Amino acid sequence: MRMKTFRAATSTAAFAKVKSELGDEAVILSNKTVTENGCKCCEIVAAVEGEPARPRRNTRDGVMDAALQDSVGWQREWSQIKGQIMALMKPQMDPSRLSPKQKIALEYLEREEVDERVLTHIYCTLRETPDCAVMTALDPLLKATPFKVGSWANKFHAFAGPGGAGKTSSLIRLALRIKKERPRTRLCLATADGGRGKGRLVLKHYAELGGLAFREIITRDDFALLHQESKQFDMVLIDLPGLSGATNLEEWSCLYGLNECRDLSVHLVLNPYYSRGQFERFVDKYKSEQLASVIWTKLDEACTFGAILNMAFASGLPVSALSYGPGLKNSILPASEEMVWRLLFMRTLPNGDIQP
Ligand SMILES: Nc1nc2c(ncn2[C@@H]2O[C@H](COP(=O)(O)OP(=O)(O)O)[C@@H](O)[C@H]2O)c(=O)[nH]1
Ligand SMILES: [Mg+2]
Repeated sequence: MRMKTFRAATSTAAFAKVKSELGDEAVILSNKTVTENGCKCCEIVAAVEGEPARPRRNTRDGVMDAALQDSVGWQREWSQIKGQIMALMKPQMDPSRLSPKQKIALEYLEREEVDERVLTHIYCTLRETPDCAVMTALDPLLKATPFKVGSWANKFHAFAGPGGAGKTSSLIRLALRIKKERPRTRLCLATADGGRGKGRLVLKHYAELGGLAFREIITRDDFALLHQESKQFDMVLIDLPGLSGATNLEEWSCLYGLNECRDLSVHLVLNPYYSRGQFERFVDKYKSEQLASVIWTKLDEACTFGAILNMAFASGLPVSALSYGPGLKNSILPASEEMVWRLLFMRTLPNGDIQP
């Protein structure tokens, strides 16, 4: 048996080291938070029987075996097939069967890059009921649950999403908003985003400035501790790291014990201008039973907003907040359905500015 100790700034980084050096078969003997040079970090002791089995990627057959085991290719192919089925269906959408108002609404949505799946669904609803008001067909497709005290039963709120999407900024802005509107709310800001990253410092800074509690989550022990002491808080907002490579949210949550928390909602932070392939990847990467809403950021940098409706249709998740500027002040609002429809039909940002 080979045994080895690994240290890294976070559990994710330490587990990545274990995986790359000892392979998937490694057994974890211990996993705790330790202090190294005055900084907290994660220490894992892992062991493996004999030599770790590594995929043979250095021969032609090895590469082929590895490629065939990889399911990503199949997923991609399936999404292409779905796209082709939709392309075949589109000519069947006969606009002359719609009223002029219904037709204009569909044209607007198409201009905003609402995808064929959603357009076909709307078309079918409108065709089935000829006098159907456009909003009657659209209403069921989009729900908003505003990110504010009272809207959410859960105490813990984790902000997930790709790096740079706006997780840390949204968390701070929403926390400051809540603090301003309801000064007595006992808020705690927690970071699980890297032991030494910039986001962590920014969060700490604003927590201190706003007189809010601040905690760091480096291993599952830290989260367990935060959970134990959470009685003293009304709301705990957790900044998650952008997950790189093959790591997905479910794996990450298991690693830190967040998956066991019944009192936790995850909010996915996204920008409307990611590509379609990227959205499909994110839906897969961030799927989780705890996923509760989508926060849309960088609306001020987008030129179409169809992605908001596409995502609502594909995931069934409500929109909880809309962010429309780089600054920390006056740049985010808890979402309402009306705000989203204004974006889609009038390109009006939540603050009233019109996007060109
Ligand atoms: N223009 C614009 N910039 C934003 C918005 N939200 C965040 N940003 C900027 O995007 C960058 C990345 O944000 P950050 O919160 O650090 O992303 P994270 O990596 O997901 O935590 C920062 O420079 C933010 O100021 C927004 O709504 N509009
Ligand atoms: Mg961040």
